[in-house]
Amino acid sequence: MTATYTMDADWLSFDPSPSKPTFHLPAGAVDAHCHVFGPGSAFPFAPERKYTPCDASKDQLFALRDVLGFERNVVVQATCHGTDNAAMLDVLDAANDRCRGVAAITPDVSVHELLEMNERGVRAVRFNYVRRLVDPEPDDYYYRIVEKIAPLGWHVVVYFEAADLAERWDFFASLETTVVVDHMGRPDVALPLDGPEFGRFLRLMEENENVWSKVTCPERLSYSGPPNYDDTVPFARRVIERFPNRVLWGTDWPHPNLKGSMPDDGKLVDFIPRIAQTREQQHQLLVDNPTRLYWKEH
Ligand code: 0GY
Repeated sequence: MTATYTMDADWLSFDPSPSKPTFHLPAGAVDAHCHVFGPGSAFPFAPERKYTPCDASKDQLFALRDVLGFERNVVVQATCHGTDNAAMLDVLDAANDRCRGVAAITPDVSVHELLEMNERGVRAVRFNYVRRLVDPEPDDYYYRIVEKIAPLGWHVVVYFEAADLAERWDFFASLETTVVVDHMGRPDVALPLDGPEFGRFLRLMEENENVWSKVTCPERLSYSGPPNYDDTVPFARRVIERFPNRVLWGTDWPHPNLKGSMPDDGKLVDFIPRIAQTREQQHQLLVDNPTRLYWKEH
């Protein structure tokens, strides 16, 4: 029987006709943070999910990639699919080496399953600590996963809110794989750029050369709002200026759980030169860094 789903009553769907950006992405640019949702009829959502989204298919993702001018994508397993990575893997299979994947797995995953995912293009796992999305586990649970994925050369993507960093610091700092932090660790951009909260995050990157950051999601962090997201700009600039060879950028399409308004993805791309102000920074952010991390063999 085919599953049917009703998206959450307050769910905001992605912009169906994003504008063509005026900022021309460099050749080889990678959208290093996006997701697919289902479609639910083909790839059922997880029973334990904390939201039910609209469908957002691989064909819609590929169409967006082409409109915006990206060459490649990194598809991050969305929590609405739990640890069933089938929808994400289906994107990788269809993408002809133009997609890599970030999976969600449990410690009892078999080596055979990991090798198969590796073959299809998975290069990382995501540990999510955001309580409105998942119920986080103790460190030991994640260590058991790291033990299994490290031999494959995979890395770890972590998603947490700024207030949780102190509690998880020792764990993050103990990891020997590359660690990519989603959305700059979700700073409260109403707090000072030079204050203790963002300072702690910068220190994590400073003291641990294996920690990278996505300078993504102004639309999630901003109080001043679209299209300029002015209040987020100094935070992203600071990370890019300090750590230009450890930053990644992505659209976050189809933008799960946004409240208020949905961004035009073309305008999000136009925002990039505000945070990466030189050609060199843009090239590192959009091409060199993601290619080095996800397409090592190229
Ligand atoms: C994001 C952010 C969110 C959701 C997820 O996997 C997810 O469900 O990542 C969010 O709601 O903040 O990075 O896409």
